[in-house]
Amino acid sequence: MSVVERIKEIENEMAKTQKNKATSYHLGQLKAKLAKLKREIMTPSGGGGGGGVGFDVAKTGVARIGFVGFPSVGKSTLMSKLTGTHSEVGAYEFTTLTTVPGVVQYKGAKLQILDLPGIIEGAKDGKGRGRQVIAVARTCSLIFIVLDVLKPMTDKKIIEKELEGFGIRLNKKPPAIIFKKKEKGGINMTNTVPLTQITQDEVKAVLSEYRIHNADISFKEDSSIDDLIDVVEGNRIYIPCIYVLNKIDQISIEELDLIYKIPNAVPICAHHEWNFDELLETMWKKLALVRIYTKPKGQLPDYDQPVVLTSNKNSVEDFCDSIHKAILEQFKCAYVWGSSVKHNPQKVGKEHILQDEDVVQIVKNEDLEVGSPGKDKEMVSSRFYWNATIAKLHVQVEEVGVMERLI
Ligand SMILES: Nc1nc2c(ncn2[C@@H]2O[C@H](COP(=O)(O)OP(=O)(O)OP(=O)(O)O)[C@@H](O)[C@H]2O)c(=O)[nH]1
Ligand SMILES: [Mg+2]
Repeated sequence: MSVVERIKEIENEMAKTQKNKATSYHLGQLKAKLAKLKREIMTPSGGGGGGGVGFDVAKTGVARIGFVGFPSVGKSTLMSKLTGTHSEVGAYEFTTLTTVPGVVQYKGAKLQILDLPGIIEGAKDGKGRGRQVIAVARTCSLIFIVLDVLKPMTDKKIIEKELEGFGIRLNKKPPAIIFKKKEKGGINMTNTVPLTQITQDEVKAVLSEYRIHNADISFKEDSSIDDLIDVVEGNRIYIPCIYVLNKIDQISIEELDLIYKIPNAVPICAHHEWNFDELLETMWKKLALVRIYTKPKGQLPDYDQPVVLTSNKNSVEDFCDSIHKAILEQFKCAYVWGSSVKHNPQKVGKEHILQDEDVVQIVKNEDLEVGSPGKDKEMVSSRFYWNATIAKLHVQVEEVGVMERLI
């Protein structure tokens, strides 16, 4: 029996088994068996065409966004309009046959966009080029699931299932479960909140299926058995996702109102570039990037070319590293202006965590550090001063009603 058939068999058995106290051990075992079989599919031993070989392209930019969807939903049209990079568009299915990379520049950050071939149901099990496509999706910082609003919305579920079957968790945080294998001492289970979805029996069943007999497990939230399996399997990837609902030029306002209710969704029309502003803004929020403006000593901060960091690598050390490796060797301290500090400027060490739009001035070992950078302080504040002045002028202009004449 093939792995796919065995998976089907277990899924059928689970569907037939009612969840209650007497069956919870058995269900736990089945879930763990299922997860193990799915892992076999994800990492085929030899051949199998997995692993994204020949599909992946070199990483560029600070983040990578991959377009996943069924054929002909408009992925390549969106790619071409967003980035200006040509990717073949066709009225027939499977126009795109390999990864096409492009770049979009937004708020000073260079973002890599990957147009991927269309996938079909069963992709994760090796149908079509799906497995390679999903393997590339695993390397992305953000996934756009592109859907055609004229097609049934059940397509959304099918694609989610394909990605989940490949260990990708969408718009989800890693489970708050601390799991440590031990040499001896049996299974030690503790929880800081009441567990309403999981019983001790199920936990034991899952662990025994993995042949784990000694471990400390601490639940910090009301976890499910699937969360526990994700932690034990350990190869899950947590990626934010936006559902891009394309071709809204083909539907009515009433239908548009309805699809607007879908969480994490942005309706667009790639063809006419409708609602790209909202798409880009939502993309930016999901990426949670951190822009840092550098301020050389005695000069104005460079507001045009921020150093862009990701929100899990945003210390002063990461900032230095991303400019040049040698900076850290001479690093003495840094002055920071912005929301990550209490005083402006504040002297910080390299472990300080920066926030979006902070201004940073590095003090090197050989620099003479005399008091706080008084002149520099004025320079940074001058930006706030000019911003306020410009805002005031705008108000005045608007008041006399000449705004329209001016623009
Ligand atoms: N009405 C309408 N048609 C669109 C829109 N965007 C794309 N299309 C059309 O949809 C068809 C498929 O577009 P593609 O961009 O090639 O779709 P794809 O998702 O890249 O397809 P594959 O590469 O085959 O996976 C083309 O005929 C496009 O002209 C849109 O916003 N509205
Ligand atoms: Mg395409």
